[in-house]
Amino acid sequence: MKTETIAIISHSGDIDGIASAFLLKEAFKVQLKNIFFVNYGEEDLAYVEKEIRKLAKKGKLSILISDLSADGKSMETFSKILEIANGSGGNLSWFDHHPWGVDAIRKIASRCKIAIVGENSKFCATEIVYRKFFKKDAFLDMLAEMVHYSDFNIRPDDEGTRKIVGYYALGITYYNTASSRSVVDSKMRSIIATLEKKRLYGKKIADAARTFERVNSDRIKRMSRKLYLIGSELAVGFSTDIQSTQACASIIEASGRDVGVYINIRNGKGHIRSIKSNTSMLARSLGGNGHPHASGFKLDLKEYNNFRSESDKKRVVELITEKSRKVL
Ligand SMILES: [Mn+2]
Repeated sequence: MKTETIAIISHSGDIDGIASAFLLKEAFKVQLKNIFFVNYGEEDLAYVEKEIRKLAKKGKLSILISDLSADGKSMETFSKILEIANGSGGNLSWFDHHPWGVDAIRKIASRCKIAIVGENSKFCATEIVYRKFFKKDAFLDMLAEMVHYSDFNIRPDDEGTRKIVGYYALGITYYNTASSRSVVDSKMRSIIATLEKKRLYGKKIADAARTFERVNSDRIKRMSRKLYLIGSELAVGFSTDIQSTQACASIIEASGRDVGVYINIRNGKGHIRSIKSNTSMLARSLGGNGHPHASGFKLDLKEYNNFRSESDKKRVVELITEKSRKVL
């Protein structure tokens, strides 16, 4: 008989990706080494496709995906991953709360064994997986609540929860600055190992957050000095790695605009946050995806010359100006 392997692919960007992967690992008894964390960039997608191909060579492979959308540019890779799982005699299941277009539903979700996907204003991926596969549990209640605050960007009343949400926001941003995908995976897996011990956080993530805190706030200050204003609604800022929600909130605050767009010049990732406007369509028009008040997209680093010069940044601002006129 062929050996059967189960792999998990989840979102590397925040605690929802990691906690939902932890729950899937527990529910399906997945080995830590078969859990992969990615974001939507081409490099990440190429990396995970390669890892999945390796696993499929061993025999039947079933794949669980959480906290990622198959919309937009990532659809091609996820279609291949679906074929790999089906071709090996296994299957694909998907748990997500981001918006899914009809194309992604038709091409991918409809061919999954289980698919709980599409915009969900009540539950993040961790809560979806918790409700689907677990009985009520005191530790998981605490975990799901903390992740909900983090993912829906709600400030917890309780100071302890606020502290933990902060550790993960900064610590995970810092972990994602690692130069190789396998290092990012090992960092994220170490968070899972902490959750396995029924601890909401460990010393490592708290230390990572403290290490990164100073750098993060210095970069926010520097970025906020030079913002690019678009119309009366939007402002754009450029910097290397800053915690994305904090970066956008600072842009909104410093500019007095409703929509803050932060471009990470290290990887070309764009993050959009808004107070009132629905930014989903803007993200989509830029090849990305997301919720009404929290969305993102990815720019090609080469096309914009790594945002080195002022004219490269201006071209990005022009692109966002053009798209935002149509959809905001
Ligand atoms: Mn999420």
